[in-house]
Amino acid sequence: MIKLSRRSFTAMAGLATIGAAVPLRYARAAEFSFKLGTNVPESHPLNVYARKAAEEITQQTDGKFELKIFANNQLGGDADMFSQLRSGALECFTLSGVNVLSTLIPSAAIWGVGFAWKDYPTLWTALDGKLGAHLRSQIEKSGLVALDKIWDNGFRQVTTSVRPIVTPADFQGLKMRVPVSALWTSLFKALGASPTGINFAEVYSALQTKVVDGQENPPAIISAAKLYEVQKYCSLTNHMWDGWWFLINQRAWRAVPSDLQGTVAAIINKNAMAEREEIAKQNTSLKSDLAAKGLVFNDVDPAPFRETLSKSGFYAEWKTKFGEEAWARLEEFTGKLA
Ligand code: X2X
Repeated sequence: MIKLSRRSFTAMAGLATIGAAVPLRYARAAEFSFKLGTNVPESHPLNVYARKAAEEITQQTDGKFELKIFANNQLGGDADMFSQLRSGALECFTLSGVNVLSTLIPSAAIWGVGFAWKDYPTLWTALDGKLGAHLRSQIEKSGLVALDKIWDNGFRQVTTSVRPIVTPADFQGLKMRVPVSALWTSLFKALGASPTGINFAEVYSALQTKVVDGQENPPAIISAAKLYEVQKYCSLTNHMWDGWWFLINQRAWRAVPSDLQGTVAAIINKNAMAEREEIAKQNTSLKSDLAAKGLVFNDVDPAPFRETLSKSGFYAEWKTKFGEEAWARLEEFTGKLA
């Protein structure tokens, strides 16, 4: 520790106030400054662990590489951030495979097929293994970098302001917000609901003003976005799983020397694993928390919902859309779906 005279200490304290976000040690400008856009509120584990990653990156690269986080759709909705990522205006973006990414890479949506996954171990085996590697190679062909570890959004549950979902009949005529995506819309139409594609940034107000009756998201999002304030029931349908790819603009990434790339990617991937653990914890712990805030929970038997989907031709339709080969890659892990 350098001993400071009172005068230089005062001068430095002044500097620290001006650049309050930058720790003094790293007061010089970073050589690489990447922005990360996310679509969920600050307190969500995605942002909590992205911030931890950013701190570790600053420390381990001695301030050379800086990751600045813009959470909660500050930079626009998913479609806006995706086009910024592709143009290079935004260097990093955490994006669902099932919504806008699938407009560029149709097979990216495949992990979101309704009632496909038995449990988390099967899912992570597939996504940290062969299925994830295949999807990543598709993404990279389209000119984006996708880091190895997918961040967990979670198994999705239905919330509504009008009634709990117990059987598929409860979906009849229900106005549901879904993310802007063909697969999501098709799933909820097949279940009998009336889905509308809305960006997450507008979900709270769409529920509050009753533009829609319900939405579906994992407990961590229901909690972080305070959706319990405008919803009454939470039905544990587990109808779909979704996660976030950590995407990077290829041109920006290629400008980074490979040893620095290695350090940054390893830190981000490590924090993705920690985020998965936190989400797993919250899946259990948040239930009583949200119940205390007034949300009424019910368990759901998935069998009749799966049957409704089969009968409506949902699986057959998406098998054709994704193609035999991609479908076989999914069924290798989920078992026969159609
Ligand atoms: O838009 C949503 O519901 C969200 C936040 O879960 C996604 O990223 C798909």
